[in-house]
Amino acid sequence: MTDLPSAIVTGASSGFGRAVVERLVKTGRPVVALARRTERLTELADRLGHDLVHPLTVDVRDGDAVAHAFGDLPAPFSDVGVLVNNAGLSKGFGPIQDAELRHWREMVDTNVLGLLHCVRAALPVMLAAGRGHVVNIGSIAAVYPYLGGNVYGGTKAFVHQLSLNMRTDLEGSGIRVSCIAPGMARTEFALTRFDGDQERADALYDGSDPLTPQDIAEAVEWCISQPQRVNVSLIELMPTDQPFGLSFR
Ligand code: NDP
Ligand code: 8X3
Repeated sequence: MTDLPSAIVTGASSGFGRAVVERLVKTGRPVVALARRTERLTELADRLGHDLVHPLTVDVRDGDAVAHAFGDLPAPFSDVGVLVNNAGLSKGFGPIQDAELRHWREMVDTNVLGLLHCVRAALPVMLAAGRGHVVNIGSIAAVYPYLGGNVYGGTKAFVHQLSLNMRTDLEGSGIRVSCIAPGMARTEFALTRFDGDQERADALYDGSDPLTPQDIAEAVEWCISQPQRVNVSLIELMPTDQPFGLSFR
């Protein structure tokens, strides 16, 4: 057991978030694993050890629930040094003129407001300690437009710009801010985007070699393990065979 401050990882029940939890725990860091699906989080804590993994069932869209949960963490998880804002989703794949309002609401509520709720709840502990690190998971969709990426790309562009603005506001606080922008990775992301249509989700990756959740976890760990003088502002990583924009050749 080390005396490393804890990390809160949102979206820990699947994909990138789960891989980040697994990776950070290996370094001896206590990790709060946050998502909505309790049984997945319990499985993670059972597997990795409840001394290092604290499962936290919270919907990031509920600002009061986030504030309450972050303010009520037991030791050693209450000494929050790292926040990995990873919970997020994309819904729908049509052009903007055909999009559904409920999909826009879900993406904005989760990717934008949900992330802000977590930032707001985590900063006081970091400010009091005079150190901390917020790692926001953005996307190449924030930078390179593709057909059907419209509002999802917009929410991720918000994450990228917020990361820059946070760093500016937090200058002198000892808190570092990083943004990681992955390209296409095989997780449950496509399944969620296509409303549970597994065949359609699988077809997206046909004949390609997408990023893995472990690739992203490695980038997160690299960011937070740099010396305090180093602020990694942005990492963009894409599959070798993914052109700018979504489609594989
Ligand atoms: P997954 O669908 O595998 O994981 C998404 C995670 O977010 C799940 O753990 C889910 O948990 C959680 N989540 C969703 N909504 C909420 C909510 N309201 N409250 C709490 N947790 C929530 O996808 P990825 O791992 O791929 O996605 C992680 C992040 O990476 C997202 O922000 C995504 O936009 C981004 N990204 C993904 C890429 C990809 O190609 N896969 C590429 C670039 C960026 P639960 O349902 O249990 O709440
Ligand atoms: C998701 C990346 O390329 O699937 O953020 O839109 S992509």
